[in-house]
Amino acid sequence: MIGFRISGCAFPGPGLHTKWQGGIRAKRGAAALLALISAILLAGCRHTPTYTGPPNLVIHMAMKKWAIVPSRVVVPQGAKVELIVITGDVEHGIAVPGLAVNEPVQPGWTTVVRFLAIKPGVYPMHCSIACGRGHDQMTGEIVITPASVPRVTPVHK
Ligand SMILES: [Cu+2]
Repeated sequence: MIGFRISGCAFPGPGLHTKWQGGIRAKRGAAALLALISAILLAGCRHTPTYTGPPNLVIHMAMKKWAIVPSRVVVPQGAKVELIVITGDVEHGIAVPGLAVNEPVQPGWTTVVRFLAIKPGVYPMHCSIACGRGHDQMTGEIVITPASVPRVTPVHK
């Protein structure tokens, strides 16, 4: 089976919530409690800086025992980046804490991570799902390079 997953917050957005129906009070109480807990969790949730429309930089990545390939991804500031991540063996997780990215990468599924490259810097990435003895070696980095500053030619009169 081939799947497709778009990254986002670890907690489901409004579109993914199951609607509670029926009239018994216990269910309403449970729904209210669930809504309250969700609101608290969402309030503390860091969102990946994302964008609308198509990406202008698509990067294919593979996770496998015990590497992330490529381990270094360089993108220019301002790029609308889409990482298309697959696994070559078992389940892994692609995590870039500095960009609030943490998504599972499951066999047979394609994980799509979208982020807007806002702030230049080096953002370490790692596997976030314990996958075996070499798990700790599964590291890398995403580098956002500063946008070039347009040169202004002085006008002499
Ligand atoms: Cu791992």
